[in-house]
Amino acid sequence: MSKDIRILTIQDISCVGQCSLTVALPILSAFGIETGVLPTAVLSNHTGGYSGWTFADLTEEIPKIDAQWQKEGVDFNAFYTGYLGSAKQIEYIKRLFKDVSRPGAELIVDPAMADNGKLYAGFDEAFVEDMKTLVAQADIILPNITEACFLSGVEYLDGCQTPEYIEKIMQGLRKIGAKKIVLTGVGFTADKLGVAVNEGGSTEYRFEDYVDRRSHGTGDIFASVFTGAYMQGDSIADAAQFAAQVVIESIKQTMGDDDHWYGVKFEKALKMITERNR
Ligand code: PXL
Repeated sequence: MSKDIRILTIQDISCVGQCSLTVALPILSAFGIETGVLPTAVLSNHTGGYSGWTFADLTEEIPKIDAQWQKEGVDFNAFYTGYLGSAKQIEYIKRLFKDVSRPGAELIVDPAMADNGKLYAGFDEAFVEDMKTLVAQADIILPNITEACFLSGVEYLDGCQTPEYIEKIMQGLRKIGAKKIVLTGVGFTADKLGVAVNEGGSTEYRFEDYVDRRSHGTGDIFASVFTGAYMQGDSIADAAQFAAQVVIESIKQTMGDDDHWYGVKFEKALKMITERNR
């Protein structure tokens, strides 16, 4: 077994639109981390703002790939999941995690299924119930506020939150079995936005200056940078803060370009990652 770490990321290929695998792979590569990919579906483009999309479901490829990797002795130090193609994939991913993990392998789950108070097109409450079972197995989860509300059963509130509200969400997530929680999109005042990190004890907050642009794909940039920094040895809170900083720089690089509504120019922020490599 190679001494170098190897990560597997499991999420869709949106052929254009700067999200999921087209974001995760370049970001993890910029960290210098070997990354395998398991595409959950192939879409012409993401589902957030385009008028339509093609969708090729790759669910039944997963057990075949799992069996083949076992035959070849392929294994991974960490599994980072994002947007899934079907609820059935959750069972396949749990099996894959058992089958091709290195000792001590970690499961990092971004329950990518909702934003701005709503589930993405194609997801329903039944999927949320299945996602809860993956959350319960994960070492770390990376929900945004909307996803955390769906998972915890806490009502979604638009705008600024309070520490009491965030604690209620944390407790609700803990009740369904979440262990280490990185909650994104947290803000108590209009001028700051950040993350809330709970590893079982008290919640730690890391805030950055608020940047006023709602942007698609930022959750995937956050989760990918978080995973890379965490696997390089950062604490969870430090990895989350660095990920937030890369997201902010990506948004800033995109501001003023109204034709670029579908995503953010994360490519221009990659040097933040390559420059910090040890
Ligand atoms: O960024 C999350 C995401 C990933 N993949 C697809 C999506 C979305 C969000 O809408 O549609 C296909």
